[in-house]
Amino acid sequence: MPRILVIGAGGQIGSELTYKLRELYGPENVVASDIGYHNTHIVNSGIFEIVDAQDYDSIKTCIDKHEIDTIYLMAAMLSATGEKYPMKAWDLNINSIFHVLNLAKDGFIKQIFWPSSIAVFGPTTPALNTPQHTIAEPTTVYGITKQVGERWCEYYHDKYGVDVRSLRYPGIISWKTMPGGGTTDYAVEIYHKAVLNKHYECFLSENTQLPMMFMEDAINATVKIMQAESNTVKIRSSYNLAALSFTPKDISEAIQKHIPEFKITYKPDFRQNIANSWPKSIDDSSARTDWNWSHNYDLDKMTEEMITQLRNKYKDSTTTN
Ligand code: AKB
Repeated sequence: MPRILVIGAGGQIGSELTYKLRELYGPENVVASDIGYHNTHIVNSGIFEIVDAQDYDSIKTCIDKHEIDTIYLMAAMLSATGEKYPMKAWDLNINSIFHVLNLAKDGFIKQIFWPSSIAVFGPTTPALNTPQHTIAEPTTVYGITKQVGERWCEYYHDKYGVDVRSLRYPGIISWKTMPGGGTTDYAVEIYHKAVLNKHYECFLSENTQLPMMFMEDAINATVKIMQAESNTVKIRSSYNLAALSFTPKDISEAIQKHIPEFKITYKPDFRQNIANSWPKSIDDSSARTDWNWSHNYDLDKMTEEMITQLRNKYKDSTTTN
């Protein structure tokens, strides 16, 4: 059994990854950690520690205490917030990956998962079916940090044999924990507003196409790459990963099949420029070939699941409040 530490377990992907890892490896083998107690469900549902991803000693103390051998580093500042706080984004995103890579290099842990993003690509990248290996000139701070992180992951693997594995996540859509500070967040907010208010004002324009994925697929991909035989994980910077590709107009039409009165209006803000710099769709054939990745959810199946789950969630919260 691996002994796992999830850093940033209170976040959108970190929380669901923690639940899945506890299901797979037993709650006693998965330590959730974050910088604060904001996600009460994560704090109260298993072993939880306060860990500051920017502080080497804070991570080291936790891995010693719990005899950790595997780290999932999910703490990061995302694209929209990163544009507001460039130095904070740089410090968090880069210091944290260095600490974890150094812990592995020095033999304190055996395996690392670190998420990259479609944000490593930029306006000069071919936008349709973006290949695994292509021009990558990111124009956001977040994208720059992810690209730099990818280079260091590959370097630590090649020079020091560090077993680090990584995926370039597209926008991830889920109903349990809200995302924070990303450009693809609209595709989560829209479902909440559709169920609650039947109206959503979108901060991207109607034909902005972006790569996206349902959470269950993202978690499956993460578990699958971590469980793969080491020699099948041929790319040690980060793998392209794809499932869906849609515009705000497409998602609103999918929602209208369930909520016909739903209306969307558009008021693009600074996040439009970020979205314009990213690919519209991704070629993830390397991941599919190397370690047999495949996705399950299309836009309609995801929409049905999101609306069903959110209707239950809001019904439960109105009855209990
Ligand atoms: C963001 O929008 O910043 C993230 C991402 C695509 O990495 N969701």
